[in-house]
Amino acid sequence: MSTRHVDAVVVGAGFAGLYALHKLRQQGLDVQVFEAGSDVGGTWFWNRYPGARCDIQSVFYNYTFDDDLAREWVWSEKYASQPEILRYLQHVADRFDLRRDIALETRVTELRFDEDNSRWSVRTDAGETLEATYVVLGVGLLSSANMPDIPGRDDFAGPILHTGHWPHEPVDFTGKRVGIIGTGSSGIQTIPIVAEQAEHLTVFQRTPNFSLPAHNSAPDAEEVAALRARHPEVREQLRNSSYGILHDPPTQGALDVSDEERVATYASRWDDGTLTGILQSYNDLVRNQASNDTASEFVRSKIAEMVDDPEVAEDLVPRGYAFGTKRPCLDTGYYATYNRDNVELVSIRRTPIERITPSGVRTSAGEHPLDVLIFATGYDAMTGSLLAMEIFGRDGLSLREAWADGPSSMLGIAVAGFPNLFTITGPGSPSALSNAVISIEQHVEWVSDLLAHLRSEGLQVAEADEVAQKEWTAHVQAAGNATLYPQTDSWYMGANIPGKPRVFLPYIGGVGAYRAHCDRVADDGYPGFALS
Ligand code: N01
Repeated sequence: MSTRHVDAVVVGAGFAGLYALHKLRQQGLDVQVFEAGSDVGGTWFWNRYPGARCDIQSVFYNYTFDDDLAREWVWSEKYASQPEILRYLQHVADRFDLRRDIALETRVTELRFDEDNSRWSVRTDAGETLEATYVVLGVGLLSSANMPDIPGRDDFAGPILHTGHWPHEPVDFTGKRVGIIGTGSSGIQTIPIVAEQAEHLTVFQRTPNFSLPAHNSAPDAEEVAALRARHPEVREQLRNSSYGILHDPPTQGALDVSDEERVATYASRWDDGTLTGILQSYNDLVRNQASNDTASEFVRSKIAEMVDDPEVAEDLVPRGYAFGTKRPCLDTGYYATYNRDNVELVSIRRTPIERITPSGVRTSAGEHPLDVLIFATGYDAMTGSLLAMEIFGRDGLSLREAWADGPSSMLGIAVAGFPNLFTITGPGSPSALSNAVISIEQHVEWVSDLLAHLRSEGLQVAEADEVAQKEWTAHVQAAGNATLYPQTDSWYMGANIPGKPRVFLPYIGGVGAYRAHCDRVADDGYPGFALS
């Protein structure tokens, strides 16, 4: 039987994969999408844990490419919940008739470049092998779940859940003793909801996080209408901003203003309830420790105010790393949850987990009996989902080998030795330090333009150049090293995964500046890429 050939295979049907399919189809390409889930949605398909919602204002957390789509869709909350975001992505799939080219419940297991015909051989867990000229990887930054290998994990008698792979049927915690490990964004969103249901909730916290109040509410209808009315202009502003959201860029350093003015600014941003508001108050908060201390101290004092028991408050207050360098969280009632009688905080720095037993979790201070255990332990970020596939480029080189010392890429889009393979929001692009939807659109459009260019020139192959890739990767690291981020153990640094190389994974140059750079590369005929 002959092998089916398509122009492009797209892996993943979340924000990235759906738009890649739409865009490449518009060019007349024959596209096949593979998606492991049983529906479209990507991250928003899998992350069904209670309380899951976006923490970028919804009005900016949607596609901008289609004016009608942007004007018609109205979010019901300032920060939309997971079911609503999933409905949006399902709506996009239907509206643009995307589903007919998406194979659901099909995982790509291997990609192998055939140098003889310059095509990718794509193997799936459904047993299919097909050939593609181009491969676009929209597998998500935060989709390969981190399930720490805590001794005794398999002995636990009750259900073990991971926030990133939450069951589809509702989970009822009524009357249950629940334990949760992890206090990142997922844990901080889950904890207040589970606390309301469970008989008892034990939170096992390794590192306290900086979390800010979301002040979630119905969106301001007038503001939304005004933004939608001038959509094309808003789109340009988002695309040329620092983070892919609208804000006034800071012009002063934190120490350039009086203490009173600074605290008033932080307080007003705290009241606004946005993820980046405080961090964007001054232009040196992620670069200058003394400046950062002012913001860190402000947030610490707010946390302490919200928690009744001073000892619990002290355990919840983050210390020893700069605000912002571990991704901050946005919450609804997180700290007040610790004032409930049925909630207990266990600092596993002070009393480490020794093992999971059939009936609970044993720390150095004793046993915590549990019926259900939730892992909110995050992801092998940015590289995990790419390396979960076996990817072999020229000369049989595997991506895992190529990235043994950390990922290197040209613009976070392409990797030398892996021709015609494109990583949407890959390591080395703004990705995790931006509104991912805006970054996804930029990557998809840039790749689509590159393929159009190849075709118009009668060419078939685009490949990152080794030297240009080294320069870009060094630039990404230098930009990161000019900030406080590398001093903190975070998933930005790969530090949450034992044995993962410690490098700064995203590019911190800003969405707008990065876009301008990519546009220049395209305008100049793609220096840094070999086109053949
Ligand atoms: O994961 P995390 P997450 N033993 O890595 C702890 C996005 N997101 O799923 O900090 C004990 O942040 C770990 O402790 P430590 C967002 O970008 C967005 O919460 O490593 N504990 C930490 O407390 C976010 O940043 C939304 O010391 C262990 C927690 O588990 C990213 O996804 C919602 C452990 C993991 O926190 C990841 O968030 C949710 C171990 N062996 C997620 N291993 C929105 O709101 C890890 N931990 C849009």
